[in-house]
Amino acid sequence: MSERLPSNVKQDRDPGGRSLLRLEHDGDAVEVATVGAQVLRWLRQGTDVLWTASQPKYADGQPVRGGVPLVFPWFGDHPADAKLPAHGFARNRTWQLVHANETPEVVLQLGDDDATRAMWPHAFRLRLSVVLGSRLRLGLSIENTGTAPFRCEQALHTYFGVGDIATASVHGLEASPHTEHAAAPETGWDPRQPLRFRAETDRIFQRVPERLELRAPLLSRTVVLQTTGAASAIVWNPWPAKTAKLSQMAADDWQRFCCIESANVREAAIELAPGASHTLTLRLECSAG
Ligand code: TA6
Repeated sequence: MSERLPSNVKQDRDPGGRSLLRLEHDGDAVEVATVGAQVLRWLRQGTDVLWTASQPKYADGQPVRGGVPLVFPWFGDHPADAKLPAHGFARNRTWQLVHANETPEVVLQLGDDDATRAMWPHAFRLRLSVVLGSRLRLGLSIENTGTAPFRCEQALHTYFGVGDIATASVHGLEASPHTEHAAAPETGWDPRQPLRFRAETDRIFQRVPERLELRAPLLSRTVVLQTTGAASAIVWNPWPAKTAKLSQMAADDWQRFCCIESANVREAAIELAPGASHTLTLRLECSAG
């Protein structure tokens, strides 16, 4: 993008010296890295509502563990080739800034190239819109720019700070069918109750409502997640055993975050005909805290 940026959108660098965009509005700010179009932080009056691991690595070609890594075109390990990057390649590629305005909003774009087609033989255009107001609004659109239909998965893999995982809860998924993918999950929990964290949790929910709530009483914080175009949600906390195997994490990091991922995965994967597109939007609203 060649034109000048609005005064409330600034070019900056993250701790690893990578290019980032900082949007500012009424004392709030959001920072978006061009690697992966990854929202790194959402500062509400200086306090980050999102969460970043204790030993973050800000390196080209990989996501920081925290903020909102983007998942596309597959969720989790590649179904047929374990050598391909987990959660697809979108979060590892450098995106281009294609639009900015004084809302403030930025739009970043990623298209296919030889490297992506070698991993996934389709032509596509992704766009991520980030809009900062009293809320934070993300919009991830996928367009099939090729001549054949394709099927893909997507997620906004959002990390939320909760202060103490033992007191956090997720509300709104009580009626949604789910599958558990944790190696050592809690047994005997009541799916009709709000979700609490009592063991490793890696739960995929389908046919989810548009409104979910994360309550973090230790931070006196409630975050409302309002989505459109998201049929799935994944709720994740690795608990100590899996945390020990994860990059960028301190041993006790699991106590301070959970992921609530707004997604279309597995049976809710997106099928796009040539020329068709799909947009997933997530609006985050944070009460005091
Ligand atoms: O969304 C949950 C999950 O699939 C977990 O199983 C865990 O692998 C997590 O994503 C983080 O994945 P990453 O590749 O970012 O370490």
